[in-house]
Amino acid sequence: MDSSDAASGGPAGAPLVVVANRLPVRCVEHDGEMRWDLSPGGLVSALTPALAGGAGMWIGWPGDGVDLAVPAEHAGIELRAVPLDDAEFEQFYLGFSNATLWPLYHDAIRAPTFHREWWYAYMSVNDRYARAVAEAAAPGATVWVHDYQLQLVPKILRAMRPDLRIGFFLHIPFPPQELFLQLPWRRPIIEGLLGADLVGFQVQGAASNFSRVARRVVGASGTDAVLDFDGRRVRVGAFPISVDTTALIKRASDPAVQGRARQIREELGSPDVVMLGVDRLDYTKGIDRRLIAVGELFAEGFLSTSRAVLVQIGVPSREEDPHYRREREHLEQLVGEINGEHSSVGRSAIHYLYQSVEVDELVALYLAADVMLVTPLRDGMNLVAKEYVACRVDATGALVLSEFAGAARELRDAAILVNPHDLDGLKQAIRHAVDLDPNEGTARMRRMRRIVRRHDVQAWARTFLAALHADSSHISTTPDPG
Ligand code: GDG
Repeated sequence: MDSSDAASGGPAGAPLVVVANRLPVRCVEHDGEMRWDLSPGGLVSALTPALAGGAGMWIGWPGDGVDLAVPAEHAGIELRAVPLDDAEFEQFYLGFSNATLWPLYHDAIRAPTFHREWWYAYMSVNDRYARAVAEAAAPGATVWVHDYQLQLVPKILRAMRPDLRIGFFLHIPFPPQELFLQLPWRRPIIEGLLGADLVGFQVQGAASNFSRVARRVVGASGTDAVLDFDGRRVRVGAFPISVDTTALIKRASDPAVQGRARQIREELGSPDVVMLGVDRLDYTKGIDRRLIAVGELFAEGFLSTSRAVLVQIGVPSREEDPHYRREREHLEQLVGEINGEHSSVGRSAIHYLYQSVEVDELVALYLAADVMLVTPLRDGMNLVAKEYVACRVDATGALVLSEFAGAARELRDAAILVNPHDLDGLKQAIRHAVDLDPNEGTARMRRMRRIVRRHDVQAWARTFLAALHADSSHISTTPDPG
């Protein structure tokens, strides 16, 4: 296939098109030269087999400030870039996507900002993505649209290409109607999503919130699983995303990675207990709750630096947004206070890194940690929780998990569940995890490992695509234990 064919999905177009805000590649420096690499992460590895070998195309934005031209193909996946100019980056991406929808969909933990200019940019960028798909997709192709940045794409695309089968998956929560109804553009958003044949969410609660809002806002009829709207049938369901368990187990079993995990413990002063938090630095992740709880446990003497340490990775994220800058300042002040009061020379209570780490280093950290703290105030799923479980190949370790993370639906019987707003409850959960009886810990970890082995990200992608192709009279989603 030459590059002009590749750029249009081949002469006949692509039979499977994934469209997401970002392309699955990132521009990285190797020996002083910039080049494209596959982005790490479950979504990319889940979809690569289905898309590779000329069968599929991925459409998305290459990222901010990238000068290198996007190749027509990488690792067997056809790529098509949707460019954003500076004003669109501000208004569509930082504005409507991340300062209107993100906080609104996460229970309005921060007040969402409503700006008409941002909405206009959201409409025009969604239109551009939909056009790119319409040009690239083969007759009767399957299109899988991802996430909150692209909620208008299904409807626009259906109007241009009624022959396509369109699925949509939302990676973040869908809020209860009391919150969603605040959105001045609630009707076009719901109509946009209802352009799909199948609308998927992380958990059943989100699917039910959406169906309820669709009945109320646009007068769709039907149940939480099947809606009739505008003369068409739209299926709705829960498809909890997961991790690439096999790949993580392979990395976690690598002697070099295990050696690095031992080295990390030594570098931390060989404490009895290593606690770990890994998050994008985002106000939804409840990082301050866990710092406050850990700080109080140090103050009360339950934890001491000769016994325990917390490693907190905060991956830089959306640094242009003032909410994120304030969150960073807030966290760094907390870390400074706790370390100032409880550390001694050569021994810190908290090791805080405002940086991202390589995947092998991340897996070594998971292996080095006795207790994983995942305490979001609201989270669609939270892959960190599942990655920790997948990496614990010797079935040790304890997971403290917020009940407001989607992952709690599947892991609630074996994780130590917490309400992160309840600081005393959170402290009690951390104490429980630190003092967990080893036999009980192993039994819990084995139960969680069975879940992430049975339901990995490949199973998630297969289940979604099978449901998208299934007869519209029945739908088989992943069973949601709740
Ligand atoms: C959204 C939803 C949903 C983190 N630090 C490093 C690093 N990571 C990787 C983790 C994990 C991913 O980033 C974060 O995924 P999460 O699920 O925890 O959170 P969001 O970024 O908010 O993702 C979420 C997800 O979409 C998928 O549907 O679960 O609810 O909010 O994979 O490992 N990776 C590397 N270095 C780091 O320092 N290499």
